[in-house]
Amino acid sequence: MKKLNIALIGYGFMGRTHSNAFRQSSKFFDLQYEPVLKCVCARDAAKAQAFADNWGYEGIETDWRKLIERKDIDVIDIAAPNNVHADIAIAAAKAGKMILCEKPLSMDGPQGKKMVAAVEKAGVPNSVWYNYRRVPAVTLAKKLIDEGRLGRIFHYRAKFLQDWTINPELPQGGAGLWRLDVKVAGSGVTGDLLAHCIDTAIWLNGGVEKVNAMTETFVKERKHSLSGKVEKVGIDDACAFLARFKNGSLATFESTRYARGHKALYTLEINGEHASIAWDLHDLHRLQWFDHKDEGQVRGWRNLHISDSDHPYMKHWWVPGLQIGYEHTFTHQFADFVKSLEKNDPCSPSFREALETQYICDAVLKSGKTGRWEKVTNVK
Ligand code: SOE
Repeated sequence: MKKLNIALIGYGFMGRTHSNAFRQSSKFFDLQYEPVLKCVCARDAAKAQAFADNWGYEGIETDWRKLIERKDIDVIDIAAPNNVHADIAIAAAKAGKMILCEKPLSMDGPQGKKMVAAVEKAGVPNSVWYNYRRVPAVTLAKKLIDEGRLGRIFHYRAKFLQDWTINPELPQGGAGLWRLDVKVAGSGVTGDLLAHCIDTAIWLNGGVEKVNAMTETFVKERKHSLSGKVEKVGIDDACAFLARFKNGSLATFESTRYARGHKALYTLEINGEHASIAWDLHDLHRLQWFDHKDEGQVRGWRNLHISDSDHPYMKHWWVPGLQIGYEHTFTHQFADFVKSLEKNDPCSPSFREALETQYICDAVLKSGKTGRWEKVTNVK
């Protein structure tokens, strides 16, 4: 097997999901490249070393610029906060590295556009970790839609609900809480959670023409972990928007971190002329399926357990009937990335595809301010 030398930047929650994927991929998928965990990079050397020891990285760096200059690294994996994605990706592309980037691609559309230009100019393989596309039930939904089984699509409905920021004493900024700091995250639930819903939606149902949004920041001021001062909160705590897809279908999207009782409830439903599909992250191995072509007497919602060997990705795991979970979606994405290298194909979602999500987020945030329908910028 050829070696693929990987350097990870950032060691938080996403650093762990990615490292686990690097470790598992070649054990479960038949790949021509063996990932080598070369280096983890973070400013805090002691924490980086502890992470490297736990996951088996060969070494550490504390300066990502030095890391990018290294000749022994093939892939730069960006799992650091959103505000550094662009600088790292653009420098890595110039250095000829392959790039994996955690979602969202960028702070906003114009910044994402520069990242797309950089990777395309350098001709380096690139992909963004929108992992929910690779839940087998969601991948199967894509297949059923592409086979035309739903017919014309009328409605798309998605929600991503959490409740972890209700406490007004929770500070903003710093490790673990940078998602509340607009200067680091770019936005709140729109870029963090709705970006997932949007990525899945445009993959399943095509492009979005325009949006009309309502956003709210329920807690207006929070202490900043780094400055120690009470500062204005700049993120959207909740966002709901209407969308009109280019195929004429109507959509509703909702996300909040104030839905008491919900930890990570991502749900979607699609209603077509012949059939409907529903999926729920809390029951991620199930796909709800209603087919109007079924015989009337026994027609109804079918509850499919996506765990058989003819379901997407499943033959690589256990015996039929045994399910997999959240972490496997990252392993699937990395295995697909390696396979794309073998075939010299792009790995979806590429930076260019992820830019479309950024433009939709921009239009949503703009509409949240103007109260008007906003058109989505086309990715050229
Ligand atoms: C936020 O709590 C978060 O961890 C997101 O950043 C992830 O992208 C999402 O998959 C789960 O929730």
